[in-house]
Amino acid sequence: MLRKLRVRLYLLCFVFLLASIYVDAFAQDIAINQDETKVPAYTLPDPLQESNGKLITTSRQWVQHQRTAMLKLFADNVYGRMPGRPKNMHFKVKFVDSFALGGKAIRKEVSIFFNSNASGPSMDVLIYLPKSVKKSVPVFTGLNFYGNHTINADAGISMSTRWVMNDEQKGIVNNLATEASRGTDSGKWAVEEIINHGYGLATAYYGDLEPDNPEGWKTGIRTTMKSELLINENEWGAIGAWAWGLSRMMDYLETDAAVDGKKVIITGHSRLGKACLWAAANDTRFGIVVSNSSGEGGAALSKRWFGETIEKINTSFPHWFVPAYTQYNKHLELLPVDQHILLALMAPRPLYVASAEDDLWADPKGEFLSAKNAEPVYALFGKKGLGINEVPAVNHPVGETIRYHIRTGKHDFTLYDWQQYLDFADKQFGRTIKNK
Ligand code: GTR
Repeated sequence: MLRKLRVRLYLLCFVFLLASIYVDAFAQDIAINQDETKVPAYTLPDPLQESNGKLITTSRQWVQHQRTAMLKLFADNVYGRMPGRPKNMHFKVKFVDSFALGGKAIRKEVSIFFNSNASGPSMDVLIYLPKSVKKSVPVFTGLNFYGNHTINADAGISMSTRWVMNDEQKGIVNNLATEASRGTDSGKWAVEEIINHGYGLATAYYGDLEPDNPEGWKTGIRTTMKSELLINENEWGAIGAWAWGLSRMMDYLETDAAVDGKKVIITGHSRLGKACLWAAANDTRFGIVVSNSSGEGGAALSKRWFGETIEKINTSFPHWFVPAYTQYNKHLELLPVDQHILLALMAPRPLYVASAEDDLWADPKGEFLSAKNAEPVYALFGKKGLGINEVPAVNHPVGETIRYHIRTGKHDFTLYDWQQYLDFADKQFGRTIKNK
C-alpha cells in the first residue's frame, strides 16, 4: 500500500517536472504594459543606504565606499565584471586626411590592437577633428551600429569587413557591409554640426568588440581576449564587452595631442546607450555622459512596469547581460539596484538623459524618473539636478548638472538631440566662443 502511494507520488512529481519544463520553454508570452494607469506601485532602493541600513550623508562617504559597493551590485547582478586595460595594447594611426568634409576637418583612422599581435583582436576608431580650432578640442565618443563607413557618406572611410547585422535597406546582406551602406546612418551622426561647433568625434563599430548575436561571444573579445584579461566569457556580457571597448577608445584619446582628454563626452543610442552608461559608471575619465534613448537596462527604471522588461530583454537578447540577471525576470522586487543608481554613479559629472515621445518601448517617463532619483547623490556634491518633478513638455530640456529632454518623434538620434548635447557641453565646459 505504502509502496503504491510512493510510486504514485513519484509519478506526480515527474508529471509536474515535465509540465514546468514545458511552461518554461514555450511560455514566451511576456506581459508588456504601455498603459500609464496600469503601472503598479514599486519601491526603489535608496542609493544612499548602506548594506547595514545606515544612510550616508557626505560626498566623501559616497566616493570612499558607497560608490564601489553600488558598482559591485551592478557588476554582480546586471552587467558583469569589467576587466582593465590589456598590458600589450597598442595603437596604430592608419590614415590621416587633412581635407575632410570639404576642408573643414581632419579625418583619422586609428587601430587599437588589444595585444602585441598586429593581426590580433582590434578595433578601428574613426576620428573627426575641427581644423578651425588650433588647440586640443573636446570630443564626443560613442559606438556605432553598422560600421564607421555608415556614419558619413565620406568615400574615404574604411568599410567594415566584420559581421554586421543584416539590413537590406542599408545595403547589408549576408551579414556583410557593401558600398551601398556608406553613409546610411549619417542621419544619426551630426558630424558637420559637431565640427562646426568646435568639437571632435571619435566612433567605432561595436561589432569590432562583439558581434551582436547570441553566438557573437565566440568570435568577440570575450573569447579572443579571455586569457589576457583573465575573465571567463560568462563573467560579463556583450554590453560589458562594448563598454570595455569605449574605455580602450578613451585610452587612445588620452594620448592624442589634438584631443582634450579631460573633455571627452561619452554618448550612445539605445543598446549602445546602455553600453555608454556602463562604461562611464566604471571609467570616471569620461567628463560628460549622454544617454540617448537607452531604455531598459540603460537609463529607464526596471522596477517600473512599462515598456520593455528585464524578462523581455533577457529573452530577446540573452547575450547582453550576465546569467545572474535572469533571476530577476519574474522577481523585480529582489533586484538590489535600479537604474537610477547607475545614473548616480556618474556623479558629480554632468549627465544628460534623453527620451523620445513615441518611444514607449524605452519608457520615457521611467528614464525621467531614473534621472530624478539620481538627484540625492548629485546633491551630496552640491550639484543641482532636474529642478522639476514631472516629465517636462516635449522639446523643453530641463535641469542643470543632470539634464533631461523628451523630444517629439520616434526612437532615434536626431540633429535636435545633438544640438542639445553640444549646448550642454558648452555650458558645462564653460565654452562661450563657438568656433564656426
Ligand atoms: C530593441 C531593444 C532595446 C534597444 C533597441 C536598440 O530591440 O529591445 O532594448 O536596445 O533594440 O538598441 O535599438
